[in-house]
Amino acid sequence: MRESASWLAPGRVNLIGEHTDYNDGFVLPLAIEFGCRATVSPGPEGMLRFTSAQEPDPVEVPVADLAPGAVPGWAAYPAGVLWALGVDLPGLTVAVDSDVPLGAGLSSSAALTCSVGGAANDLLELGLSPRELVAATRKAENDFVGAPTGGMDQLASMLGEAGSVLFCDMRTLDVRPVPFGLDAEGLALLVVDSRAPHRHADGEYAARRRSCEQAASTLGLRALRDVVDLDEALAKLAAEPDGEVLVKRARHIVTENARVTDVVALLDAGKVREIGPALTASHASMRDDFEITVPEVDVLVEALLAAGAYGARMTGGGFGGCVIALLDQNAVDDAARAAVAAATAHGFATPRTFTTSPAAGAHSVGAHHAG
Ligand code: GAF
Repeated sequence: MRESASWLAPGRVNLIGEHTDYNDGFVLPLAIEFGCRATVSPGPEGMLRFTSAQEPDPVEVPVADLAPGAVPGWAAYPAGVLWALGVDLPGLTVAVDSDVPLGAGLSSSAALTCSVGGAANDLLELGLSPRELVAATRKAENDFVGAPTGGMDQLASMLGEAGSVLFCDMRTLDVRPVPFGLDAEGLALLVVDSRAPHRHADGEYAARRRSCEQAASTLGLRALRDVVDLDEALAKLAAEPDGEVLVKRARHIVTENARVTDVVALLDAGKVREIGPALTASHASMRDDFEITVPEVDVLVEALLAAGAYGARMTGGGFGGCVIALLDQNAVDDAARAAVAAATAHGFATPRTFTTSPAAGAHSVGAHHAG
């Protein structure tokens, strides 16, 4: 066996297509420059040892005890991906170091699982393809950690490409890179981390998912992706006892899927600035229909639009997290200042701002061989 294998896997920003993934819909994420580096090496007999540069204490788990629910805290993610590989494991040491901001909705967890999955695949010489690794990292998050997420983040982290957003059909898992050349257009994608505390994010995420499934089942459909006539579907949902909520949730999903395909068509036509209104409409839909935004991010969106953004929206699962804005490069500094000033004026936490552009997906950053 090799002495060690190391992988780097990025976090992600989703350009548009929020909560559509678990509705078999469309998403358009990009891998970002922040990532997690994982090194996996042989460890003490029968023992899995996890260390993180961001955590004070190592976590040790006997291989024999590896099962859903057995590993608490952050180590559940790397432990889960080892479990999801589905092979007899030797003792292993897993060391991770991540600069993806935590709790910001930038998928630090996908960066963690994808880097560990890739490194373990190399060290153990399993020969799994990137898509098989996506499946393992998703299984880790869904079945081991117990988070009912929809798979976009792992796909983005594993398959991201520099210079492109990834148009993903979450039913077929077909992925097409769509060029998103910001520099050539004099454009920038500004990310503003609201630093708002996540409020009940896990429970609310699961509730949104349940409502969408209930709406699809009421309509006799496999998923909300299959709605053909929106008005007819909404009329049917409105007649249900909790019709008002079902109408809003379904309207967000169906219109959001349409916005993703509209944005892809504009990007394919080289009309990058023209995607702005769809981004802003996505935010309004998340705020008013899906009800996953918080005042901290709504204020940032308003401030960024007032500062000249072509479009702005929250990105990620919601209930806090980051806002993205498409801007002319020469407007970025003023817009970032305006966003910080607006948050401060409302007594909110001081946001952190940075620009990003599509970065490479997960990849090996080295293997060391014995002797
Ligand atoms: C989180 C989830 F992990 C994704 O699967 C996706 O549903 C996203 O929220 C919302 O679009 O990041």
